[in-house]
Amino acid sequence: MTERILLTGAAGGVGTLMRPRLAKPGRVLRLLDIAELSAGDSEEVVRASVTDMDAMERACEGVDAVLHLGGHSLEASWKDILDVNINGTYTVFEAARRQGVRRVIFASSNHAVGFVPRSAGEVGDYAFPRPDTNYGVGKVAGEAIGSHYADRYGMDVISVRIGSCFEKPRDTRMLSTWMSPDDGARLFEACLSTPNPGYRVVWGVSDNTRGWFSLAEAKAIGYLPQDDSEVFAAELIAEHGEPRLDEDPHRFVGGAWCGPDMDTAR
Ligand code: 15L
Repeated sequence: MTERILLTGAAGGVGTLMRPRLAKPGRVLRLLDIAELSAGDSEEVVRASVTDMDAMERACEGVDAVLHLGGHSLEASWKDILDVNINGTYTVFEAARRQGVRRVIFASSNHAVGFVPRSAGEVGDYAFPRPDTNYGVGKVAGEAIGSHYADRYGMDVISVRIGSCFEKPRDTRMLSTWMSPDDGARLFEACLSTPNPGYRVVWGVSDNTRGWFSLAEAKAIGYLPQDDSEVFAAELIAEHGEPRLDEDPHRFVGGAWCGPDMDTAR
């Protein structure tokens, strides 16, 4: 039987990295984005916004699971976060429920807990929200929507608090927050296949030597990370210097996102 996975935000950064890695025999990826995409083998394309309930319901038809990556991936105005990231995430969950989709994986972010001080030690899987931006608030709201749909409607929902998912870490902070694309795919596969998870929050990071985040809950659902940012450490430290955890931008989990440049109210 063919498995069909709906990927929202398929044209975005994480979507582009995951698309080839989540392809496998017996699986169709239904790629949804507002940007134009063309379908490859075992792919379907839907051009639509996550805020359009009718389109989302059609996109969820016949789908086994949704991987919700869509929305703004950087800080944006409150209006845009409210519309696309918060209302859009509600729309994705509600459309999935109406179409009988049993599992939704939500791409949350470290910015949901960005104001956790680095001095606090390892950041737990269920660390209480301390968002650093409108974007972070939107991720907290998305986690809450997922928790609500899991408890009320019995859906399986996993919120993945992604660190930094890029081909390579781009600065010394990412030595701690990096999730390699291959580990990202391993984690999303675990999220898709673990039996009856109910509602979970897991960290989306590689097994980094300088890691800050618990991997306990991710490992509990079957994630076996294989990458470590340490292979990039010498090069990045030579370029940017050793990170000082008592100085900006390293004092908080969210890094520079906690600084004044990200204050959209000013
Ligand atoms: C995120 O949530 C962003 O989407 C991404 O662009 C990175 O900035 C990442 O967090 C990060 O904290 O490195």
